[in-house]
Amino acid sequence: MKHPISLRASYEEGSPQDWLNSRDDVLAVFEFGRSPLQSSDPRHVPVALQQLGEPARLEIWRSEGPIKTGSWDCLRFAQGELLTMGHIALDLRTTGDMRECSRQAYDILQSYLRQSPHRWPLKIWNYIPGINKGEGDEELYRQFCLGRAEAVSIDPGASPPMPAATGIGTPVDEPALQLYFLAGSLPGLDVENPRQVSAWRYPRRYGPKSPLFSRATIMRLNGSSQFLLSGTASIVGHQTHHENQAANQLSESLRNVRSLLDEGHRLMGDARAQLDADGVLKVYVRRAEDLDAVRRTLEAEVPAEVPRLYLQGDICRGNLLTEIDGIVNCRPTGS
Ligand code: 3EB
Repeated sequence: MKHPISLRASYEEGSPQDWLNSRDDVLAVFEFGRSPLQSSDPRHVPVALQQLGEPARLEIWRSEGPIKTGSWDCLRFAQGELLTMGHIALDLRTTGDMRECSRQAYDILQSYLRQSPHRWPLKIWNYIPGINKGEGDEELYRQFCLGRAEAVSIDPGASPPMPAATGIGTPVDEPALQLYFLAGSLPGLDVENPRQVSAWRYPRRYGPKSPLFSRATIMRLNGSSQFLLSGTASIVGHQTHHENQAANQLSESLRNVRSLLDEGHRLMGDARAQLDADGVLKVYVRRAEDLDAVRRTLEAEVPAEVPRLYLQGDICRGNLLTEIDGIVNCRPTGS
């Protein structure tokens, strides 16, 4: 028997209102190029990253219903049978500096999860205004990592389950720090990349507090497995490769993605993630002028049936030009 995929993610045309009104299994509607402060329904998540290329798409998440919506402090959520999507947007003009906003956002996230039936975060997306602004340890990305580490009291040395994550920069004049997540009733299976140093072991030179995330998590639910890929860049070991070469950075990122999928297969044994028409890939590109080179590279290396979306976003290291994340479905390998 074929088990249904527990999270169906896709890129679709249409208006957010139509998607929200027309079906009862919609967990989230992501709308790009909009401030997160302009959300209308808890399932509606505006994201302050412009889409590159045509036509305009929404990202739709569907999951087994009924879907219950609500709010917790400033967090808004949509809770299905198996999975919860939640999001937080904090206004940096009124809440405090980046470190304080990040700490508060993660405090709220954790207090929400503690009382939710879906208390395990599987993946967290962080969209950070002006991520590369500031020198040295004052850089906003590092300040964001500091606030997150202050709120999240987990000791990576004890190998706790850690969510996968994406951390991407939104425009410097965007007022809101945004975080959205997928959570379930069981922790994911963490996957690290043999080609990369784990993020929580990054050396001091990348900032006073290492980022806390796993390279990917596998969620096993209802007999099906899905791979949630963290933001994956052209980093080998802990070092940036192919500085100033967007296309080569994308190839290296794809090598990292394949290495993660292989590692996941080794861990699962009986299933393997497959880049196919049922998954989604998001490609973040720092400079719009690199879109053509990045797109050509992706088209040469990833089958055309795999849905992809290009977004203009800054990457957390000033020398990175592109990054990929995605949701990939797994198939039984029959062994
Ligand atoms: C990297 O591999 C790129 O701070 O949550 C990727 C995914 C990155 C998540 C985060 C940062 C984060 O280090 C940066």
